[in-house]
Amino acid sequence: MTELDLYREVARIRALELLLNRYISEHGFGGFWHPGLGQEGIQAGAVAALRNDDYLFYAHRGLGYALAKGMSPVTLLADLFGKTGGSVGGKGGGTVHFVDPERGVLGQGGTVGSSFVLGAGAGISAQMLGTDRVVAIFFGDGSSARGTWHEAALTASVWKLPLVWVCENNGWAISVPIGEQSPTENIADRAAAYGVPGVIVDGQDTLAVQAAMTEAVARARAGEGPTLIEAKTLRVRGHFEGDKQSYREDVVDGLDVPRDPLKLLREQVPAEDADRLEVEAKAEAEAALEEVLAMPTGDASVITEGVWV
Ligand SMILES: Cc1ncc(C[n+]2csc(CCOP(=O)(O)OP(=O)(O)O)c2C)c(N)n1
Ligand SMILES: [Mg+2]
Repeated sequence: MTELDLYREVARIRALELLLNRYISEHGFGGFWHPGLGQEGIQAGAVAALRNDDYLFYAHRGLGYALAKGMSPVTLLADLFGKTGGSVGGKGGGTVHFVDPERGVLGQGGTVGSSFVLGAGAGISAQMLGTDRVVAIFFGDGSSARGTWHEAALTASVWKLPLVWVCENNGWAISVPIGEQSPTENIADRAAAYGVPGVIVDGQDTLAVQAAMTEAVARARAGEGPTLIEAKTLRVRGHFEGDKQSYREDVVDGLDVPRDPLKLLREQVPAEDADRLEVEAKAEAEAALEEVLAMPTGDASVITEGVWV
């Protein structure tokens, strides 16, 4: 993807982030919105290296992953607000429930880290069916503590499953800092135990993320097995919007993003193009929200549809 295309994606995700921030501060929100402000470059950069038919297991921090994979902002916002136009027909609100099999978006469990095993399963299916599809699995530093990571990593590395794990290391798992949840400084250090590459990348640098992901995807597609990419970033906002963060001393004031991925990428594109793309992104987000707010809320009767136990 060119710098300009990437800029468009980061700007689109940022526009949704800012719009939701404003909407929630004015109207409140009946669920948990986990803002991804400042982490858009990882989401756009990594997804840019995927094909449309590659699988995506996203994480809970924002809508950027699925937006970059081609889902419409209308669908995503409708899912977020529990509206009928969402991909799951209004079945609950919040960021963790949307799917789009046509674009390989396979969802995420409400329990963080469940995507490790689901993602490995998708990798096994790609391998058994003889496709060259790759599976991208996003997760946070805190989620890497789940046992599911270790069992999936062991199997995936032995069986050379076509996976790329993308860790957004923002230094926090709700109120627990990374130093209290990981014995090693880098999550990527764990890759060595499974005999796979562990790559550390600057998560504010969208182009660097895209480059690392491109290499990892090529490796997976060639049958050489998984890669663990750790993108170093920071959590700009609270765990959820409204989190007072009394546990934290490095609280970022307002919406300023330190080492802003959008600004860093802007240096790579002509200013007039960047301005135009930002205007378009803002208009797209605002039109989507307006459309979604006018939709009916999903009826409680849908709750048992599409559920298998
Ligand atoms: C199995 C499980 N345990 C706990 C939770 C509650 N929980 C939701 S998000 C989160 C923190 C995750 O931290 P991290 O993976 O670093 O992601 P971040 O929120 O920083 O993006 C926790 C503990 C959960 N959803 N599932
Ligand atoms: Mg985290």
